[in-house]
Amino acid sequence: MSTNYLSVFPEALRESARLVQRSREARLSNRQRGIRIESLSLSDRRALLAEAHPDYREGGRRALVVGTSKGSEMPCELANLLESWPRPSIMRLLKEQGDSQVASRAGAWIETLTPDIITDVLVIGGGGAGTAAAIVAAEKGAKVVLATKLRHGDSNTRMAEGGMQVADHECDSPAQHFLDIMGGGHFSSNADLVEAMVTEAPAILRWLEELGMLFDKYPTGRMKVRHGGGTSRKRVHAAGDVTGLEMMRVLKDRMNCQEEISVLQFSPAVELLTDENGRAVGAVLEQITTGKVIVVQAKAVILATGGFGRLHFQGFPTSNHPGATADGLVLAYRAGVPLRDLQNCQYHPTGVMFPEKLTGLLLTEKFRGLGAQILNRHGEEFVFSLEPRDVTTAAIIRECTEFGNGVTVPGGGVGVWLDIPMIDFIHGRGTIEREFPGRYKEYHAMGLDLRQVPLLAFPTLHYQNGGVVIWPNGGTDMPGLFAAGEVTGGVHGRNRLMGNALLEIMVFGRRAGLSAAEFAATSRHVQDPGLGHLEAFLEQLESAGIQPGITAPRLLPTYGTVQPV
Ligand code: MEZ
Repeated sequence: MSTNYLSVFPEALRESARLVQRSREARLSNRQRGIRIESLSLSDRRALLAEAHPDYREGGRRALVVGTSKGSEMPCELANLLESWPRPSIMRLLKEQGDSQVASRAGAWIETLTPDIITDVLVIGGGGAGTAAAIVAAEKGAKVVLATKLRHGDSNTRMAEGGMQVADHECDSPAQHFLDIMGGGHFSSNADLVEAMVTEAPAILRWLEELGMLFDKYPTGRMKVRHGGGTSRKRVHAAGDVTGLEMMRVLKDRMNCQEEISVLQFSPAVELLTDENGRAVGAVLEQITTGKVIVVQAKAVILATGGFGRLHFQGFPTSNHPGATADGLVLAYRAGVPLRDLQNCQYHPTGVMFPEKLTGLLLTEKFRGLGAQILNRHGEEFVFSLEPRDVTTAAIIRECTEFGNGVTVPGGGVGVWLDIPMIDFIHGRGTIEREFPGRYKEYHAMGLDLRQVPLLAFPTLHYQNGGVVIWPNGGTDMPGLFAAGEVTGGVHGRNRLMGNALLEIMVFGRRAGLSAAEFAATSRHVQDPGLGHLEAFLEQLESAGIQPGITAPRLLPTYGTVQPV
């Protein structure tokens, strides 16, 4: 690293960046001799998490006081949304279609609504899980409406960089994959869901290849596989550093060939519809551009609304797309569907800290999978870079806040170095450009040559480990309601390993699509779609003394966007 390359850094960062350069040779030599920081024991991991992980901060979380998962702990910001009142559009709808005299009382929210659209399957969410579900449901003969909050494809799927885990190489097996997930999730995952996912993974890989997805391969055609944090075998398959974008490309291409699917963009769901038997029979959508309400009646509903990063728990930045505001959790919870594992959130260890305009966006774990190390301001390695994410996150936070070994950036934030240039030293020149084409070009345009300079990182809110309780077929406790992807809980338990989100959305997106289509084909004609489920929930809110004030779903973060009407 010459002084020339370092000149892009503000003066305050340069001296520490030089220390990274100086320690590199010794670190490379250690690596060649197999000397590395050991992975922590389970008890040390537990102690570190309790000491420094944001999940354990005092005042950060609280228990729900109403609903089917009453007593479950979760971040306060999320609990407040789950225990909130419906959006004004729902009130307006009831006034128009129902009895305006009684619409404001909880006991009167049971009017039958007249549908604007009638379909077999309604998919809520246009990311990877929703699109995979729609494709399969339509293949099974269902008429499908896919409603998405922003444009089709705007989702965390598209933001996913580093890859998808599939145990398809000789030295690996689905059983090994299973064990890694169970251990990484602190043995709290639903084993049936995990088994379904790991055994179906090789078929998913083949399906995506058939759709045209371009995975990284050797000239022989053999797939390249890499380590992720907490993997006992190399099994992360990637498409450069744009794996999710590439996945979304082929899914959208496939879906565009299916005439049975209609897409409603900028049309988030703001409430589920239920019938008098408590079955899900559609949803109310609210067009984000006009505020217009659309009532969609369906024989089966698939919830695939993604995660919650844009709620910025404890003020953390996020790697998530702007629509990640926990809408699906709100809808499902009001309808009486239980939730799980929301007490532990995933903070990706290496969100960007410098350059500051990219704060919170990902520095993919694939960098560490290929050898980039995490270093403190003295250029010292203080944690094995491929610990499970929650452990690495806690170690970085402790190093910066407790030990004072972070690097302070001009805006006041603190971070640690991710020594990306190590990768070319280990694997040969050209590796960084070839393996990280997206980030290489992006940073190059800002004057930062990733082959030469380390970047500063700090944990960023990345993933919703838990969510709606589902069964292996994608069903939920509510008849007619299916769910897939980040909105669900159970696969990852209390901590997800890298590369299992893209796999999960494919496996359970497809399963939910199939199950919903079968349910729709065998179910009777839908009658009386309404909002009866709100009655019980709002009564509980009133009894708990929670007055109308906060309304949800929120739909968009409150900054940098025009709020929906
Ligand atoms: O699974 C993920 O979250 C992932 C692959 C992220 C990344 O670091 O690229």
